[in-house]
Amino acid sequence: SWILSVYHDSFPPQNTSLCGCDKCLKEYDPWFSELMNASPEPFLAMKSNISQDTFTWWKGIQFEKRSFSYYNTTVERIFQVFPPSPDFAESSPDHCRTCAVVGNFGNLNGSRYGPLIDFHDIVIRMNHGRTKGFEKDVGTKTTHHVMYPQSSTNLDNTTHLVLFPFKISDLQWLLKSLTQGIIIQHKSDTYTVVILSPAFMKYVHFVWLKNKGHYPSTGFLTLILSMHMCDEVSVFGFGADRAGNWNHYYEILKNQRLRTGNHHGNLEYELIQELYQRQKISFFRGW
Ligand SMILES: *[C@@H]1O[C@H](CO)[C@@H](O)[C@H](O)[C@H]1NC(C)=O
Ligand SMILES: *[C@@H]1O[C@H](CO)[C@@H](O)[C@H](O)[C@H]1NC(C)=O
Ligand SMILES: *[C@@H]1O[C@H](CO)[C@@H](O)[C@H](O)[C@H]1NC(C)=O
Ligand SMILES: *[C@@H]1O[C@H](CO)[C@@H](O)[C@H](O)[C@H]1NC(C)=O
Ligand SMILES: CC(=O)N[C@H]1CO[C@H](CO)[C@@H](O)[C@@H]1O
Repeated sequence: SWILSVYHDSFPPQNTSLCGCDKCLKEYDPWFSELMNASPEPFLAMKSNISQDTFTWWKGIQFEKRSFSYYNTTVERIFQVFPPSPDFAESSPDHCRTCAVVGNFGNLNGSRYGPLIDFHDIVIRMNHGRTKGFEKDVGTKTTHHVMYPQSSTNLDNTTHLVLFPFKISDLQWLLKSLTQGIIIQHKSDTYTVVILSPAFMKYVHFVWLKNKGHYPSTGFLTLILSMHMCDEVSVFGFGADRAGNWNHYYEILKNQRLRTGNHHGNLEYELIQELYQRQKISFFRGW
């Protein structure tokens, strides 16, 4: 500690550091800071409520027919079953929160990124992304798994479920799964569930994608979300493989043209490249 205090005396802290990493995501950049500052709270919490505007937009993404008050009641019931989302650690000069966002694309096949991915504090996977049998390329750690009912997989008790609800029945599915212990074996671990707010989806759609496409893809939403959770973000498994195919690393897709569906894949990819060029994220191509 003597050495430490001498060190501090000779090099007084600059106090400009926003986080403990070499480079912090929140460092000012006019384009980026404007986009980030427009964000609402990413996760639903007991008291966070969405506006009529947000509900109306959200209702349109998967043609929800039921009313705002039905939505309200469902959300209330969820928070009767499990406690509100835990707050994520704020950025502070004392620590460096690192995120790996792991997409499912074929460019991970043969990448040997496993150890590099596992080295991050937070490892976010999505949908059918799996590690068993692919450890060398994708790693073994999953702290957060993003899913919606149609893409759900069983999680172990060290993984947070991050539900992306695209309609009211997705929220009802969560209620049912939690009470029946389907997706998470240990009922007492219900605090490990967080729900993306419709307000965050709308923010990504309007602020980042300028209202293009039907609604943002799960991958893009996850990437923007990770920038709210971490000081440093590394992106893996986004984009085509070496041959220009859009397979998953764990399966060859029969219909390659289905790849972006309702989403504006090109615009999302351009924004990811822009984030990379501005050194806001690290982007690992896989070759
Ligand atoms: C240094 O940062 C801390 C918190 O980050 C702040 O409370 C304090 O006022 C800052 N000190 C100076 C001299 O700017
Ligand atoms: C739903 O809840 C929000 C927030 O509590 C409230 O502002 C809104 O009026 C409610 N809407 C309906 C139709 O119950
Ligand atoms: C998590 O699951 C493992 C194996 O299934 C079990 O041994 C361990 O006790 C569980 N941990 C908690 C906190 O429930
Ligand atoms: C992964 O790469 C190997 C070797 O190139 C190849 O044989 C296999 O088909 C690939 N898997 C997928 C799902 O593309
Ligand atoms: C956290 C939050 O968004 N609270 C809002 C809930 O709704 C009321 C009225 O609709 C607003 O006044 C709050 O700001």
